[in-house]
Amino acid sequence: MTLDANALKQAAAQAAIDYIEPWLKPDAVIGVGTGSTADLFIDLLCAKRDRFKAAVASSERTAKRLRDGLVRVLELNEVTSMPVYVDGADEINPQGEMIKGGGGALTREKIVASVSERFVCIVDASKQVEVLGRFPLPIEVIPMAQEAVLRKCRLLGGEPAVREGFVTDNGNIIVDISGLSIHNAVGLETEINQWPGVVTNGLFALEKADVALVAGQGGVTLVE
Ligand code: ABF
Repeated sequence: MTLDANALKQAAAQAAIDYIEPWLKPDAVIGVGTGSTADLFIDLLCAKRDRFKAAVASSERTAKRLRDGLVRVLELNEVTSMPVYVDGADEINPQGEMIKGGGGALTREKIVASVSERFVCIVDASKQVEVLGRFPLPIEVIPMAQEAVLRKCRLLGGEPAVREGFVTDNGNIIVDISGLSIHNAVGLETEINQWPGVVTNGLFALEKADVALVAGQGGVTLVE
């Protein structure tokens, strides 16, 4: 039997619940990402709400889903540490470097991930790539910098497009850069983050995944 995309996401979500079991303790705060794979993880996490103290959400959408599942949601500023942050990705390479932000929540995802001790990435095998860049790289941009940032994207050799009708949870726009072949993810993440008006970009390479749980037809593989 061939598993469809949703079944693979479900398998990755279940593997994440099993993986974080040692950290489900009464004082633990769990970091929770955004996206369809993260949604499946949230539903499983909500069933374990009596096992941990609270969660920090990487988006308004995730916060609502957690609250609907009766999980206490804390602001990041109320939290000093989190043992794990669980989130999906749009692409991941063998080094654990990722492109994220297809859902537009990249800045909050990066902030919450930076406070957690361990990034657990949950993906189906279609997200695995040798070289990042087939998925357009999202960057969150303060609106007045839009045209300046588009010009810089073109100088990189990319084809930028403003995401139509989309405003981030922080009130900014998203520019998606197509046509990149990213061989130095740390370098590109660092460079784009220096551009005035860029809030952050969707490369997670300076702080990459510590563990990836990759769901394929043969089961879930743990990549460290
Ligand atoms: C988040 O959700 C994002 O960073 C990424 O864009 C997206 C992946 O979504 P899905 O799990 O729906 O493929 O993790």
